[in-house]
Amino acid sequence: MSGGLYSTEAHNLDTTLNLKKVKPYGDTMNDGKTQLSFTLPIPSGAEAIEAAKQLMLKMGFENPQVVFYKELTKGFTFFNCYGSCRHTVDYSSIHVPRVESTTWDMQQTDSYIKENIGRKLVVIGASTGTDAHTVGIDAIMNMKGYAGHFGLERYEGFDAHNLGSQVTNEEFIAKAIELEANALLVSQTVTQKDVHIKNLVELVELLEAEGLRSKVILCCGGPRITHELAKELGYDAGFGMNTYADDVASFIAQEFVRRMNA
Ligand code: B12
Repeated sequence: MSGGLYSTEAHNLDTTLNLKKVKPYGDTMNDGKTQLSFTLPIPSGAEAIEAAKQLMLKMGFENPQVVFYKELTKGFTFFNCYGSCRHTVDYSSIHVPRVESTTWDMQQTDSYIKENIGRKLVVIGASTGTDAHTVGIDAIMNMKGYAGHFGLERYEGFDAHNLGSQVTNEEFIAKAIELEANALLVSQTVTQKDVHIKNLVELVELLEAEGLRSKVILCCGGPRITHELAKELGYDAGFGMNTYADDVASFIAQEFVRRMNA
């Protein structure tokens, strides 16, 4: 096979960490060791394993290994593989846009709202569109919170309403109008076929049509959401994995006061 399935390059590693040339780490610096999994639409067997290895070589991995495979259903084989990545990235040149607010704990945010706003902020949240995942929005909103961080329902500074899942954008907006919401929190977990993009954009368009967009603080969140994506779609902030209520609560309070003083 051209390219060589078994390169010896990995055995002669420069083990110095170079932030301009970062690659995956397995057990030796710069060994590039990577685990990946994928499914090929072919029956399982020796040819399937060889196909998976050849594909990994084309992806830029050296020493491809299939460590597990299983025919999921007739004609579809799932693989778990290891390989050594030959590519590197310049970590020192990376700058990722992030939410510009200082994360406070619940007491700090509550005191800030009391002193600077003097009333509760109304927040509504939901997992919108066809999305049935509630655990993310519950983590942010529910009284008991998540991983030791209380949710917005626990805050004195917020009147928080969790509408649950599969809430249409129209229902969401109707509730925002009824409650005179100051901040809207949208959770999106399913991203297959970019359904989240379509749904998030539709909400912005409907809010604009109602003349509401500039009157509310609009945030979205979910495991595949980044602040950069959220801004691109017309949101004020986006929150991804490992977010707690503290992050979004601080942002809402600080953004509300910023707008009040603008
Ligand atoms: C539990 C679960 C379910 C449960 C949901 C139960 C419930 N009541 O929520 C059930 C079984 C119902 C389910 C169904 C489906 N699921 Co599901 N599910 C999961 C699972 C295992 C965990 C998700 C979860 O609860 N995470 C824990 C929470 C706390 O994390 P989080 O959501 O990321 O939230 C955090 C942050 O993202 C952020 N956040 C989230 N939202 C918001 C919002 C705001 C405003 C803010 C500030 C922050 C924020 O804060 C949270 C705390 O840090 C994941 C796989 C996985 N391990 O992640 C798949 C997963 C999400 N499901 C998936 C799929 C495909 C489905 C189905 C479509 C399957 C099907 N074909 O039927 C259906 C959904 C149907 C539908 N109409 O939506 C895929 C999604 C793939 C994709 N990217 O599109 C996943 C990734 C599984 C997979 N690997 O394929 N699922």
